[in-house]
Amino acid sequence: MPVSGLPPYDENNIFARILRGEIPSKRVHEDEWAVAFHDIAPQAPTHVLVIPRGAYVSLADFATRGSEAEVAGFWRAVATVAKSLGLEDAGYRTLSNMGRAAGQEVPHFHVHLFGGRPLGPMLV
Ligand code: IU
Repeated sequence: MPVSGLPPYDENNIFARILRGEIPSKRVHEDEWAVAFHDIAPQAPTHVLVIPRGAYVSLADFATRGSEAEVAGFWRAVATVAKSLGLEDAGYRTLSNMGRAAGQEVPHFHVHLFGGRPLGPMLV
């Protein structure tokens, strides 16, 4: 069992299927490195998920195996999405659950992007 309690990458996980367009999503951004779409159960007025195009289970996996170009391109996309959604002036929050114990449910690395209201102090 991997350290994080996550299974090896599964090409049929829900986000892999969203990436391939097999399952519909409300996309707000796509580029060479990343795709972003609205979360189906939003926790804030704006709640978007940003995922890399590559097959990575988690942040730890992405940081270990992702190329410099992928990592840079992905994080630039996160900030680009936030700006394009008009979140930059008021501020926004990014979050990534890494592993089962942290609450990661979908085993394709993703960053949550929250905004659209005052977010208050971070609760963990
Ligand atoms: P987590 O960090 O793995 O716990 O977050 C998974 C998120 O994916 C969670 O906020 C779900 O609402 C969201 N989600 C989705 O947007 N579309 C889906 O088909 C499924 C989960 I399954």
